[in-house]
Amino acid sequence: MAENKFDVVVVGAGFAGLYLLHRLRKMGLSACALEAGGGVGGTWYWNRYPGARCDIESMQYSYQFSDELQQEWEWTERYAPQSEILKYAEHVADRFDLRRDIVFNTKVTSARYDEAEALWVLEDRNGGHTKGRFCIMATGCLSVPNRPNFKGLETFSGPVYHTGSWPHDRVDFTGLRVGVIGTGSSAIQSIPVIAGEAAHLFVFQRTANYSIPAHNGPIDAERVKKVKANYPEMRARAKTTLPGIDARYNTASALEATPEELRAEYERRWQEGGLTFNGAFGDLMLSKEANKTAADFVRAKIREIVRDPDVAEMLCPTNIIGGKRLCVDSGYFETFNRDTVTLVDVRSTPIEEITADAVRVGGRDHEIDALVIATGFDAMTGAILNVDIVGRDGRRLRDKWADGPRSYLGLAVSGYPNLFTVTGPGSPSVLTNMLPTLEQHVDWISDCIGYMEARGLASIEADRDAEDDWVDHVREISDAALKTTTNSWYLGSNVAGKPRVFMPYLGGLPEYIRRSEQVAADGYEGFTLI
Ligand code: N01
Repeated sequence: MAENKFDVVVVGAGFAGLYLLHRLRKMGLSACALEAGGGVGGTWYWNRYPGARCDIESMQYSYQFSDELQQEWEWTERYAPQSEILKYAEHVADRFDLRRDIVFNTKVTSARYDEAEALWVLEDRNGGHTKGRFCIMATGCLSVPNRPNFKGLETFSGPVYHTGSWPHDRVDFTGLRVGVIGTGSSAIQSIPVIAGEAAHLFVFQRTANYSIPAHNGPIDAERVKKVKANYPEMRARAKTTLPGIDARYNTASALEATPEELRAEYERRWQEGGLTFNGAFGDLMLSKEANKTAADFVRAKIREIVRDPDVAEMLCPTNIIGGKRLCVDSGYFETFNRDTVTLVDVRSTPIEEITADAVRVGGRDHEIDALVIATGFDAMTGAILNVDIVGRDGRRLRDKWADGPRSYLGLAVSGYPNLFTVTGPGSPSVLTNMLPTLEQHVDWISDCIGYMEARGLASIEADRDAEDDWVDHVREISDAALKTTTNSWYLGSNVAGKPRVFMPYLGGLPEYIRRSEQVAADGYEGFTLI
């Protein structure tokens, strides 16, 4: 690394960055990853909040590029906790000897394309410069915490934590009065755990959310044996489903089912637990009426679980189910039966101010000793635009994306030669099982670089027309979708001033794989290679 010049510079050493290093090294290329954190794992390095775990089953949320790896690794729970997923990332880094190509504690601040030299020059916060023929942004979709500007936050005298940037040392809430702002996945996972420790917990809810029980527990040894004996078949099946998860998706219409059939199917899925609840019927995300049958079922469950009818009503979501990402919980709704938990509505009266010792809502002070901010992320574009990316003719990506992201396949951007984004906006990414999805992107990008190396090509750039067509295609699908009728981080509506554009590709994983692989098979159609 002495001369800081590589064939490829990767930004990020999460799951995408790790696999990229492995692939590129196997191709005989020199590569280095610049990582802001002090260790590998990306999302799982930063999100250490109490209760953090994956909402996709362990046997599927894992790499498939190495059969030895998937055979030898032993998951202990149906849904792996954050600590185990982080250990897995660390194991992968060690097993494939990747750490020697990673520079930790190195936050990239800018990436400029030097046209004369045909090189990307990356500058980092430590004042370092790293050059590469290719630059790959493996910066993750949910890696920049969204920190709303709460009036008076700086005057709060106790500790303030953001779920997306949690301290490494255990935080002990025993005996404290704690406030949690937000009721998304991170809050819904952490609230039951924090409530178990705190003297009192105030939950500040702006939008009630749908959550399905995880029914987490020790992993079923028989299932592990079965999956491991047939891993390739399971991975192949997963790739044929819209979200890339091997599960049973019912194609029948909810509108044609009898009330008994609806109830039986929802109950079966509620008891099974997890995200595939929304696979109960084929038209839940196509028809509002069909969607309402599932939403009504979950609302009835909330009313059954939560004893205080007023609190139960406050917890019942009114928007469609699956508009925001569905949450998966362990005892979330039950937590509101504790005398020590208070739900505070901040929809009708938003948080006015945070004082030295309280969160003030509607003139009333809710006194707390510690505050947890669970307000999510500047998703999909946040981490890419945090780096000041300057392409050909000095054009800043921040300017190009001022009205929303524009990308060809979520992989490359016109005007930015030899720059790739893993699971970028315009790809299915966050709507799918991220591990296999990012592997598909890493394979696509690595194969593309291999194609160029074999032919002595120096530069690849997405064509403007191809990019425009892809952006139009992504938008047409989104415009017709029920999912885009709900405010969510998919739309950027959670971040003040962010353009309102549905960012991921809603066409499903199989169609995306088909299209992106066809582009490659046609000699990278829609790209100019020189
Ligand atoms: O963030 P969110 P998250 N005043 O944006 C509220 C993944 N993930 O970190 O809905 C008051 O979903 C906001 O309210 P509203 C998963 O993909 C996965 O929880 O905007 N409240 C909302 O309730 C997930 O979807 C796992 O009205 C404010 C909350 O904060 C994604 O990460 C675990 C507010 C933010 O919810 C993001 O989840 C955790 C304000 N000013 C996360 N601003 C797994 O299980 C925002 N809110 C793998």
